[in-house]
Amino acid sequence: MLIEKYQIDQHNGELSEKQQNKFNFFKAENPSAESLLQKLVDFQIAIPSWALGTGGTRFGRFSGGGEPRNLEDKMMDIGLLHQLNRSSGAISLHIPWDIPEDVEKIKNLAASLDLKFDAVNSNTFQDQPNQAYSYKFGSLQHVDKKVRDQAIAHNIEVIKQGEALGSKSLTVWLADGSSFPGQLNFREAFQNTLASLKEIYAALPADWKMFVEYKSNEPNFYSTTVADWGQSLLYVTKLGPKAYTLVDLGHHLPNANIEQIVSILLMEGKLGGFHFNDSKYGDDDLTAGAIKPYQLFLIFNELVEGMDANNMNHATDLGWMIDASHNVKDPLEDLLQSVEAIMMAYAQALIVDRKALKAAQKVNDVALCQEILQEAHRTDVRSLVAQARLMAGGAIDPIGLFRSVKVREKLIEERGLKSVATGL
Ligand code: PSV
Ligand code: MN
Ligand code: MN
Repeated sequence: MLIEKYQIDQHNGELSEKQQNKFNFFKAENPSAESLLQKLVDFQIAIPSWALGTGGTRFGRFSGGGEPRNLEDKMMDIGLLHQLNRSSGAISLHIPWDIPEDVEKIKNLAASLDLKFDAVNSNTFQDQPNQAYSYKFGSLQHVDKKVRDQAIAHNIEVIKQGEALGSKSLTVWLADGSSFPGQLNFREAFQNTLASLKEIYAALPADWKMFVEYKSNEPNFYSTTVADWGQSLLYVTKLGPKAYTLVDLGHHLPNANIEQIVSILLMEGKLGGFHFNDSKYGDDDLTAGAIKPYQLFLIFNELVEGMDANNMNHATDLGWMIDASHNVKDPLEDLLQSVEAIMMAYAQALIVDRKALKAAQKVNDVALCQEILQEAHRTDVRSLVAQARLMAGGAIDPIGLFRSVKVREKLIEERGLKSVATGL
């Protein structure tokens, strides 16, 4: 391991007095603090295997060095994140970017790093070498049944790969759509997609879920066949009880009220999970909480309220995944920042005075409703999140430790400056 346990202990030893003071101060103001710690410890966020290297734009890619060369390296990186924050105990694989060659070896490595396999993702948005038919004009929606069959077979293959690893869900994101008016018959595209999804759904093991991810636009810029939550909900409702909608925070038209979408999907029992990231313009895939932390909090506010109303387990009943890309930051530092932002939004949602909010809503005291939410959002929960991390065996200051033990330098030494894995 690049970080030894004694280094974490030593780091925590140095910071513990300061941390205790801060946490004691927090506890004095928030009497429920101790009871929240376990909830935070239990909350795990899956890291996408495609986010560990430096991402690119269509204008260029500037590698920072020491990037993972293969699936094992990617898992080692996630193991490292999990060692530091104890909240990144799962990996989400993209097939065929991450085909496990030796399943037993990969499973053993995951167990040794304390990692679980979260949703597996299929990929019918790129052509692979030696593929019989092209996805240039779509995959599950395609006008040619042979193309659809190829895409269906790929998804079923991904389920098999996931089953071998112990994954329990499949995420389907489709680039399908059209770039110009007239290119596509919308109804036929929908019906073809639904029929294809039905065949994939039929191959799901009994205890699996299927997540249908929507996206307003890109790579197609006129229409997208699963463009919004309404269309996704239509598909998953028609598919059956194992199908759910997946919300990627960057996949909405500007100013969409994502927290309201989340609330309604939860109410309908059709919210499957998340791809966390942040954005200013579109599918920017920026660090979670970097641009709109209040929105992230409002989403968690709906999640906590809705999940409690439905007696759901916060940690296990939805899929929590990051889907981000890093062009100018160290991907590992960026992921630590994302996880921290998600944990903070969750912690702030946990401290909302729900009784008071309900009472204020009942008498239409709008200003008080706003005060209650902002009170929670303006609370500095960093010491609470750090205390949970400490309790779980992580580092009080993950990025500080990452830097002081020179993890990136060691990775560059081990893997070289120009190491690149398959993926985006
Ligand atoms: C598409 O923009 C997306 O959000 C989907 O989740 C893909 O699987 C992922 O990004 C990687 O391309
Ligand atoms: Mn996504
Ligand atoms: Mn995306």
